[in-house]
Amino acid sequence: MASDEIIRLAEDIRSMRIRGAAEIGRAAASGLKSYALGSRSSDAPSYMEGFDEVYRLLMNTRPTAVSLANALNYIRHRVLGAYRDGAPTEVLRQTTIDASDAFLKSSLEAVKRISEIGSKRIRNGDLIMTHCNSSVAISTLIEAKRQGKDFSVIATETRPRYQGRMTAKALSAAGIPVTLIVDSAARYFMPKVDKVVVGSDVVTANGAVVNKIGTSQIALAAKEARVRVYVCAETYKFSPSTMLGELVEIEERPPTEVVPEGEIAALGNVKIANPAFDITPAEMIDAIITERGVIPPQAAILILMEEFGYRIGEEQTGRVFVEEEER
Ligand code: RUB
Repeated sequence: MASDEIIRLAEDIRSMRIRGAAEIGRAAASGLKSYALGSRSSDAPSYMEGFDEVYRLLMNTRPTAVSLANALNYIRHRVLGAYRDGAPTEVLRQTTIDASDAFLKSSLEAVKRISEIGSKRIRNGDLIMTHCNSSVAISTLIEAKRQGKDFSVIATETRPRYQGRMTAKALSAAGIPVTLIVDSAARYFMPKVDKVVVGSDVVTANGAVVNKIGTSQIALAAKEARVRVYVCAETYKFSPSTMLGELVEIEERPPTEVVPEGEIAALGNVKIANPAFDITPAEMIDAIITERGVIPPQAAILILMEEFGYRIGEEQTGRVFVEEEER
């Protein structure tokens, strides 16, 4: 059974108290670790039963960010391997803890490496536009500032949850001049912008990037104005299931995020749609900055093949494959 602590963690992800793809992935990994630390199971099958319950609880918190599935599957793949080899509960517990720690460590290292690589793309005098609140994009900009580069940023407010305010605050606190704009002003400012730098929730096999709703409009405006678009994405944001043609589910969030509960009725018979993410095709992205280096978006498939070991007929580690797998 999932502990109160794990149920709270799942609720924090669902309600976006914990948010942003990287943070969601790390939170999911820490959830499985917390299961391992708290589990009282004395036999391996009951440990695995509880493990899978927590795995499913966390997996179903938010549908889009593949970092969540990749973090959970990274750990489950190792624990399941040990279980199949006949490992006793104590070994399963330790495998869970070690895999979770390894994911957390490599995730933080990836952010650091992307910041080092990405900061090289920022030049003195640049005006950078960013959207939403990507910890990896922010960390890249802060690293450039730390190197003494003199540039400024336009942050979109990012309706309906206003994550752009957090971005503006963080960049400003790091001494970077920031202007906060409404989302619909992105094209108006684009001709003055030198680069767009955003994060990613998912990179698909064909090099498309799924990120906060509005990202594709910004990329379109950037393409029109011949402004380069860089996406900062750790390799655990790459989606293995898209290699086999799976589509990325776009999360639809509650209408009350757009119009407050008490004001909806006054609108009359109006339907409110609130998709949280959109898809920017590879053609609108100049480069994806990963911890493995800078790649053209069309090379996403190579990263996926290397990271997830895709070979025809072999076991997969992506969300769909693991869910279908028999224990
Ligand atoms: C956050 C969002 C971010 C990516 C990347 O959406 O779209 O740009 O998740 O963030 P939400 P990071 O607020 O709905 O979670 O670089 O921190 O992983």
